[in-house]
Amino acid sequence: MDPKVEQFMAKIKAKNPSEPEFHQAVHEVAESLIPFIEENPRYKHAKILERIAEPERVIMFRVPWINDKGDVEINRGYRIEMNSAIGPYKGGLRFHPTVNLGILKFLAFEQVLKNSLTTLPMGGGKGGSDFDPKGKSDNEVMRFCQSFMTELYRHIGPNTDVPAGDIGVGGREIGFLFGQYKRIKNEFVGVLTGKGIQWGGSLIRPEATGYGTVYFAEEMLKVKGDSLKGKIATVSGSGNVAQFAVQKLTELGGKAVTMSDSAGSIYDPEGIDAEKLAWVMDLKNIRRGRIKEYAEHFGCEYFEGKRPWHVKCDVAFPSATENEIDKNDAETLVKNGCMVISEGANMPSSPDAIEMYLEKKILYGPGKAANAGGVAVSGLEMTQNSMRLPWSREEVDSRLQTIMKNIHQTCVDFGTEPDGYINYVNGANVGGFVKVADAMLAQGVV
Ligand code: NDP
Ligand code: 2IT
Repeated sequence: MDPKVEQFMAKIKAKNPSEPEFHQAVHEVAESLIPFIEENPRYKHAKILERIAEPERVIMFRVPWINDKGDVEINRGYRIEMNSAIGPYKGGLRFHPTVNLGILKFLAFEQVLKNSLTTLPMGGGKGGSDFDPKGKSDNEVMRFCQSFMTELYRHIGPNTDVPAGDIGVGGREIGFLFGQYKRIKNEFVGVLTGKGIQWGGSLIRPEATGYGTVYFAEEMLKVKGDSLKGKIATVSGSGNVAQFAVQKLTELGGKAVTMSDSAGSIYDPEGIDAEKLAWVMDLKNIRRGRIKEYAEHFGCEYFEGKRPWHVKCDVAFPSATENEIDKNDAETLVKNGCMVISEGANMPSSPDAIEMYLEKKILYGPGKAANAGGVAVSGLEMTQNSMRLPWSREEVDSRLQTIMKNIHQTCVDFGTEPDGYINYVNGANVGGFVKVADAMLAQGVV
């Protein structure tokens, strides 16, 4: 390891103990940025890297609520306000039992660079709770969301901090959160994104992350004179990102053959076509069932407790969660001829998996570039809220496509190596950093 990276990481680890995901995210970025900063000493003298690794503010709070049996339950809520150099804090809320401070700090840190890559004026933040929506009734989810917002409302606002969804937070949760904010503040404002279309939401926001990830893969392939047409794709997850990745992939002539959830994965060699996907959407979004039921319903293979990476594919879209591709999975993917990885999830590949992709020179789109379409359309939702005018599907989708193309170009500009290989990791990290760093320089030591 570069001794400068090692020194920097030693300080990060000492200052942020027991936060392995945060260390992992910062380390990856430091490896790209430290050589760049050495060549650009103005960032070094102003300690920009040290400053962006320290959240501007961390909020932690108690979330008490009453379950359907009448018992009191207590969860912990968080909001990490990471960086506001280029706009209000912006980033999702995650409700999942694994949520802790380190996980949200990694997500908030990634969000700062991702939001910068979109070219829209958004700072970075992330929040959530260790609340588990699985198995809870709608009323329980509502009572939890109301209690969560009863504390969070004082820290957020349309010009301050604008949360959205992430794992476990979709349209239902955003509705309950928005209703409580409006009730407490007596203000109908764009304080959250991912809102329903009748009450300030944007068309294409639900689709945006999955679509964007597929558009990014298409851009990567275009550089090689290739496209997604006829390609076999493995997709993990079966939530918001996975569903719309499968939809766009099919539209562009690819064939998605896997989906998964935390219990296992299905393999459908015939492809998950539009009709089967509609069934999955009903299963996951309405009936809130398990992906295993797909295998029972359509008669295909189900792998209990397994991720889908053993299935032969040309393109992989990890769209479930962090560290879902380890070194062995990466080896299997590469050995089976996979040539593109486009990350719908945040940090789904472990560091040694990434090392393998770069060594084998495959087309690897890291999450902060490849999944930026979601927050980009959140930014467009904020624009429409400010104008008090909605855009059409075509308008938003065309802006999303342009943004994904521009992010790809930024990665090419900052990440092309002397032999022509595009290192999208360096490209995204440096390309996202420059705008934030220059804004911080201009704003002084704050
Ligand atoms: P959802 O809650 O809609 O879906 C999550 C999916 O991933 C579910 O199928 C879930 O299975 C599975 N999953 C979650 N945690 C785990 C785990 N620990 N192990 C195995 N499977 C797991 O979330 P999203 O689709 O919104 O998010 C998926 C990923 O995309 C996350 O990494 C998120 O940070 C990222 N992302 C999301 C964006 C968005 O706009 N929503 C934007 C950019 C990135 P189960 O139901 O069994 O838990
Ligand atoms: O990780 C992400 O970019 C998101 N969960 C979306 C954030 C947002 O504000 O739309």
